[in-house]
Amino acid sequence: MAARAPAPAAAEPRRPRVALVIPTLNEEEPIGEVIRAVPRDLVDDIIVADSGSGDRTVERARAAGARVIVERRRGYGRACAAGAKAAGESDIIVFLDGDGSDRPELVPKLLAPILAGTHDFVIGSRTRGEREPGSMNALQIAAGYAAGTLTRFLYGVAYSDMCAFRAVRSTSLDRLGMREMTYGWNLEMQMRAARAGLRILEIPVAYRRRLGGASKVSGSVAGTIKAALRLGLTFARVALERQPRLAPQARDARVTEE
Ligand SMILES: Nc1nc2c(ncn2[C@@H]2O[C@H](COP(=O)(O)OP(=O)(O)OP(=O)(O)O)[C@@H](O)[C@H]2O)c(=O)[nH]1
Ligand SMILES: [Mg+2]
Repeated sequence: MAARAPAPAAAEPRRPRVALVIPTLNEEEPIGEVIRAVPRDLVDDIIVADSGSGDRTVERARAAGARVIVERRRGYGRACAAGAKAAGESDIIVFLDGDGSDRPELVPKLLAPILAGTHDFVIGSRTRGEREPGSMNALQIAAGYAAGTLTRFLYGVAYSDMCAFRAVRSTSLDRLGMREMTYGWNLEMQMRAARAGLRILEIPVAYRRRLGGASKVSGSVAGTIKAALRLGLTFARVALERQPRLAPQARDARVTEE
């Protein structure tokens, strides 16, 4: 009798594809170092979403191994949205700033709960993490807690920060229907994630001063006022918008802390 052919080996489960999106506007000094610090064994695609920087940001980002997309219309949220779109079929999207304040070496820590299947949205908390002196001003810290108190009141989810460094399942992000094109993008995502009942985890992350270049937001009075106004408008718009009845799991949403 002919020997039976061995059964074909079961297909190895595919590792989820991870894209990292970095919004940039004139970050030629820090961008190379940021990209080189990204753990490439876990991140498949590094996307720099640039708003038409006038310096050598794009050139340096490419030289460091990133894919660059240029969306000339200004706007932090617009750049993040364009980056997420460019991530295509990726399963998980991580966002971090391009000024070197966030720590790319912590990407695995943010990814782990999503890869383990326990969470959909993992957000860094700088206020609960180790901060280099001068990396966050009192207003930023207070704004993070204030926003967290309001989202807790509205949706039962208490964040302690509006940290840009975050990871989200792509399918979850698609469901949120993000619209904000400005600095309100981060807050909008937090509010919508809480309202949608995503499984949310907040993890303390280390944060440092920007590695070079100029601040666009918190470093100037004008930038701070503009961002504060944007945050207020974003909060009001999202909180007041008509929404379908919440799914039962959304009403039970709680941020878990690590
Ligand atoms: N594509 C794009 N990126 C932007 C825009 N505005 C800011 N950024 C980027 O978004 C990130 C956060 O901006 P920052 O200037 O660092 O703001 P901040 O963290 O409040 O200020 P610092 O205290 O100086 O770090 C940086 O990577 C910027 O280059 C924009 O209009 N378009
Ligand atoms: Mg910054």
